[in-house]
Amino acid sequence: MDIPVKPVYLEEKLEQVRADGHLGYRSKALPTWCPGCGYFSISEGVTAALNGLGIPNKDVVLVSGIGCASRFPFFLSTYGFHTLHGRTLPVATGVKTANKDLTVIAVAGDGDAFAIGGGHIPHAARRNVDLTFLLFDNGIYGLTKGQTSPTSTMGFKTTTTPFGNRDVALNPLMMLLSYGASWVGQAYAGHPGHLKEMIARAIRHRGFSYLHILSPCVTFDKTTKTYANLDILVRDLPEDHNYNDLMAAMALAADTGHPALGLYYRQDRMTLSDTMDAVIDDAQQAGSAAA
Ligand SMILES: Cc1ncc(C[n+]2csc(CCOP(=O)(O)OP(=O)(O)O)c2C)c(N)n1
Ligand code: SF4
Ligand SMILES: [Mg+2]
Repeated sequence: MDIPVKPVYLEEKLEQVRADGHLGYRSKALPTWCPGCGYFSISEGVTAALNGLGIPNKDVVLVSGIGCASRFPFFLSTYGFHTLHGRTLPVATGVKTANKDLTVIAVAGDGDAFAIGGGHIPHAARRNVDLTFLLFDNGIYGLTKGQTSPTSTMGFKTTTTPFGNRDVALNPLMMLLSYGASWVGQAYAGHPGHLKEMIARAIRHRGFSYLHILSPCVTFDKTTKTYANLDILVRDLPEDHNYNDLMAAMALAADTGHPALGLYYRQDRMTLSDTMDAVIDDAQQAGSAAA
């Protein structure tokens, strides 16, 4: 039996991509990431999510620290801030505090966020700064050519651990849940459709949203967090998971052997800007009462 085959022409495909509109969020700078890096999928997800949500380029600020992940602001035609190693969140908090109408997206690699920058995360989370924190987790320092990071798998042989990594990896999802983040989810660069959807949900959340993105470093990790391994390990969150249940979210986050993708936890509460407005009101009322 002849099976009809519909050829896909590059020109036709390009037309579809152009018509969609999300290329309007890309800058003229072509990404410098290695071919196959999971970060391409994240970049595609962010531009598609912004396009889908109809947020104008001028209202978006992308803040990053240092690392391959932190090159991201160069590749988008939004406002951007390439800051210091580990300082993504303090700067992003300042941007949002100065102008709460902006959509602020902070991005960081696992090393940038959880090694040198680890002290900033609990405070941005507990204060519920209304921004989206996208964590690009490849379990390695990519930019500096492959040293172990706080999320590296035990036993992983890298340039700094030639006999295998002996340190227990951090569990970022459990950390963020216990820090008081009001939206916590996980996605995977190898599932781009779901990733795009999760980025859009994270941006829509009013409050501190943390999206942990598993993303292979194809150049410096050939053995652990590869597409081949993650494709087998990842699973969907159970259908009956209640994202209002913090303890259920914690239990799922503890199962690192089979990373579950989806929304772990969500809570609606006052943001840092709401709190600051309330403090101003209190101070004004106290001032009027004293006058
Ligand atoms: C103060 C300081 N210390 C160390 C470095 C070196 N350095 C640059 S990027 C990086 C780690 C990047 O790893 P990660 O955040 O996981 O990003 P990736 O490159 O994997 O995307 C380090 C240690 C630096 N630039 N500044
Ligand atoms: S070194 Fe790794 S993380 Fe950096 S761009 Fe290349 S594949 Fe991506
Ligand atoms: Mg990394």
